[in-house]
Amino acid sequence: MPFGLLKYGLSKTYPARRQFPAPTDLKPSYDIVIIGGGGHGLAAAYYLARDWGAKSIAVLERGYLAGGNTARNTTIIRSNYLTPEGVKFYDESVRLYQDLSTDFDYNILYSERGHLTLAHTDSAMRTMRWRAEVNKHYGVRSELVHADDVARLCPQLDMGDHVRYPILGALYHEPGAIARHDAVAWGYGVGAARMGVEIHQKTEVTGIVVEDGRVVAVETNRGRVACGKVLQAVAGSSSRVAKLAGFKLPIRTIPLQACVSEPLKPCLDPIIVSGSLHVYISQSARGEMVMGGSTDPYGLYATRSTLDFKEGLMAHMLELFPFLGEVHVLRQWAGMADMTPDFSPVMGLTPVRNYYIDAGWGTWGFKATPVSGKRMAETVANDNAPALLEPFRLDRFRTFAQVGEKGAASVGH
Ligand code: FAD
Ligand code: PYC
Repeated sequence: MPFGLLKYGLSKTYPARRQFPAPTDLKPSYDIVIIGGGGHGLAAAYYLARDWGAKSIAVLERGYLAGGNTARNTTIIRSNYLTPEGVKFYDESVRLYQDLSTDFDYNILYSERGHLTLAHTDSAMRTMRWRAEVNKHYGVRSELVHADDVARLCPQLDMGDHVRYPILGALYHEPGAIARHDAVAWGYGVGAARMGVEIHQKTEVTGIVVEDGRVVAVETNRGRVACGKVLQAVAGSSSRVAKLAGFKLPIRTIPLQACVSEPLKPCLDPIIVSGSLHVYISQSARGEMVMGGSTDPYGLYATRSTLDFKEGLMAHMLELFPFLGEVHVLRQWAGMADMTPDFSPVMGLTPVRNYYIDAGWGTWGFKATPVSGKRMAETVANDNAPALLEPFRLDRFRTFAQVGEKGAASVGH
């Protein structure tokens, strides 16, 4: 055994550098409390401290850091959405992602792969052309490609016409990427902690104290904490936490499942999505095939995963990639997706003064972590949402101004 390793292992003062400061007591009050220590809450804390000079911030996380949907997602990053509002918003996020490792000096293993959304019917080809044209109009690199290009970009696909849904073409989005999900959250968390943000794990918010229409404190399992402002970033628990603050969200919570295979040598470069077959796949830096499908068809606040999901997913996956028939599935899991009626997020002010919301991230919020963090920080700091977030305001459902992204949110729902 190398001497250095032996010395390291036997050392009483363990030489590993602590990523986060040791846990402390909760203070009786903070200027800003962020509920939820997932990627979004941590990113908002980071930008509040870095860009807006906020000094007194606590992130309260009921479980462990980034153990919610941030830990459970399949890390697809892209901006090939359908609406102008969606394209502009996700494009800003992709640009932030491209520099993120350098920005907070933490390698997030960002890997640009290209993203192919397969079209198996003439009407799907029309939709892909539509998305490509909107994307190009806003400077996003997407184009409609035909079957021979798809075969060239992904030789592993079964391009035969003997299958139920032959591949006619695809929306090709060159900047489509994947990254290491926990590194994204840890990068933001470590960066925020270095700037003095307190991160409290195992700290559940159980009540929100509102006086004269304004939030003044949160109740937690560790006592009451007074605060000037609160940002709610709790993904699959959005409706439940908003209810504590006394308002309703147009959100239903349903499971989304995924799984990974045993690691294989690198053999699949692009990310492949088929809405018609309800499947998607990419290969991680570790070599695992990361696979998922559409949401489960029932409301549930639980993260159980099912044999039914795996069977259905694999039946369709094998139509695209027969070679996967030899590959073992290693793990499967589920997350809780908070779905809005228009498949777009909810960001900005709420009916409670100084209480801000970042929710409705359904099956699409990992890619938005940098932009939502940056722009929600701006919203909290200025008590006003910037123009980029304006289309996603909560009251759009009252004024019939929805941002319909159903066709582009991820696989079919
Ligand atoms: P989370 O990471 O869930 O963080 C919220 C935190 O709030 C949790 O840690 C939770 O414990 C905490 N919390 C809840 N209630 C309380 C409380 N009362 N007090 C204190 N803390 C509380 N998106 C993509 O863009 N690309 C993908 O490929 C993709 N794949 C996905 C695959 C699956 C299987 C799933 C489930 C989701 C996927 N998503 C994807 C969506 C993405 O994971 C989420 O939108 C995103 O992670 C949301 O981040 P968040 O920080 O808001 O939520
Ligand atoms: O948003 O691209 C996406 C996605 C893929 C799978 C789940 N979400």
